[in-house]
Amino acid sequence: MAYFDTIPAVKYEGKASRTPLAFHFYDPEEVILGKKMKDHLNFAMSYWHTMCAEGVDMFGVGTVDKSYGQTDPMEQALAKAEAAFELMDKLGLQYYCFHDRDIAPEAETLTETNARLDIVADKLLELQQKYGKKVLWGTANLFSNPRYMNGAGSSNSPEVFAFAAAQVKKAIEITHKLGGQGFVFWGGREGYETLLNTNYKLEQDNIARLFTLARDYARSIGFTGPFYIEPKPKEPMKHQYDYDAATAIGFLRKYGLDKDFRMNIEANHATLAGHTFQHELRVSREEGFFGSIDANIGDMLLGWDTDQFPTNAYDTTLAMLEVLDAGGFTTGGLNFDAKTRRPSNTFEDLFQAYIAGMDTFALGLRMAAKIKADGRIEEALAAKYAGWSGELGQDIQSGKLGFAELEAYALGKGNVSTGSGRQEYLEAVLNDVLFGA
Ligand code: XUL
Ligand code: CO
Repeated sequence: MAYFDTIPAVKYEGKASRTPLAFHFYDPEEVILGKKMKDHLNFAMSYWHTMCAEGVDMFGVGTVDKSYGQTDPMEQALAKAEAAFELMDKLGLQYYCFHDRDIAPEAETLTETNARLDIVADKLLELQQKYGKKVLWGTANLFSNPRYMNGAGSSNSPEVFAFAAAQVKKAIEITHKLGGQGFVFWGGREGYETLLNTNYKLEQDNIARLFTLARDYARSIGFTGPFYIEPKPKEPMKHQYDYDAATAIGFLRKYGLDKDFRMNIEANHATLAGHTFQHELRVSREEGFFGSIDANIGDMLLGWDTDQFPTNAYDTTLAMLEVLDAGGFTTGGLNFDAKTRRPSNTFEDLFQAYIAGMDTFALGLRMAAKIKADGRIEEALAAKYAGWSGELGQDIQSGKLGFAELEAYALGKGNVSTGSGRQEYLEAVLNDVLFGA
């Protein structure tokens, strides 16, 4: 049975095309810098927004019906799985990402909930084989149920910690069974509203304990993929412990988790932290923690996580430059952690949103490759730091010169100056590459 009858399989038509339900920039098979576009981009569907979210906000009910013609929760979950693969197939998405609770509804007891998960996981495995799709990553929803209102790993209650551990254990098993390439920990409610009622140290230690137990268990059942931390500075909690990439990397190093964990960088989380998307990717890459991406964009005039489909080609260009400079994705990819606006309430809008997001990242990849071929930005960067390849620079870096020698050098010089940063020139070059010949 088809759930999206009116939507055709989406094809690449090229940049002159005016067809709405067609790719204008994303040509999956086209080779750029020695690799097919689809293998550079590893696009993934987010199960929660795409298959579950109906447009509910705090002022109103849903505007899209995602019951897939079913009323019984398990029948709905199974229909949803079929619909998910029809959507991925029509869009040519190779991967999907899910929370345990997206794929199967929670029941009264953990035993029953786990049994439900097993049923849907069997169905998903069957569909994966039929359609040739893969799991980019799985995760556990440790934030919706009221038991997690004070956090999961960071809960004040060891009973809740035990529940969280049990849930993560099962989510890892399901992810592994489905051949998932990674496992994500987004902070959920790991954070605080006020320090007046918060034992900061105990909470941090316990989050690390949950991660360590997860890592050890996963390795014991043969899951070899990376874990990812997905940093976010606020929302739902006023302060989230995984504030940004630098904070999360420091945490992982402190607790000895740096070998098994990487970053999953979300664009909207970066801007909530007061950083650019590119900044968070640069930090991850330079620190050796580049992993995966949640592809979306926020609205700079709003202070929350709007999770919009990414349609800003300037941003995706700079992001794809970082991806290329990181050597590309290995286990990671671009997961559209994005939802249509509440008034975009048809399934056609949903397909259109994916097409827009995929085309914008395809443009980003094309432009990033063009920037590399152009070479002017790289040249200017090399020229700015050229002194460090000279004798003085080399002697400082090798440790040959101490404070006394550096002082003698400075005294001998009297004064020194540095070259221009040439920011406006570089911004103009970027525009040249994006919009010029
Ligand atoms: C929340 C968010 C999550 C994670 C997975 O802001 O981004 O959906 O991606 O838990
Ligand atoms: Co996300």
